[in-house]
Amino acid sequence: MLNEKMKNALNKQINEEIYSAYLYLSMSAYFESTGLKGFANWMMVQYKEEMDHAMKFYRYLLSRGAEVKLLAIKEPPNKWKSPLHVFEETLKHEQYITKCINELVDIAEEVKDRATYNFLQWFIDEQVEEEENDREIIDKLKLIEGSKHGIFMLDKDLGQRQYVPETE
Ligand code: OFO
Repeated sequence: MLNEKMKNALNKQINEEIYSAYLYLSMSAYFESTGLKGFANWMMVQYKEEMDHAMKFYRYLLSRGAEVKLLAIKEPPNKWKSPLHVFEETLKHEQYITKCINELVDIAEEVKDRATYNFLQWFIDEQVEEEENDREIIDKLKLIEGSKHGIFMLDKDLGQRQYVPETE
């Protein structure tokens, strides 16, 4: 049986992951509306990956015989000042998600839930990668600041990103 505090925290994380998906979908729409289809593609892939993260928690809860309780998803913003602003907000959001995952690990340790502790290790590694990806794009955007040609080239580059479904 999954500990009650652990179960509630994992259910809350489904909500955090779906909110992440919602936020990135909104960012994808914003980029598409400004003509940056490559940036829009990158965010669309991110949206799909976040839904996979949510489903990992969803399936894990069910595999432990625990109740899945879906909570209300808050409304994400839909306007940003620039591509750099979008990615600065993305990094901030991922740092918040890293904090959420770390708190889940703390609870797993507190209630001595080894299985959940192990399950969460994938997310620990994933967060390192997510923050790194955002920082790399922020660095590039800072380098090319003000250059339309630079944005065009980066847009082409981000248009190459492909969604690879998570194997569960
Ligand atoms: Fe962006 O890693 Fe999940 O939320």
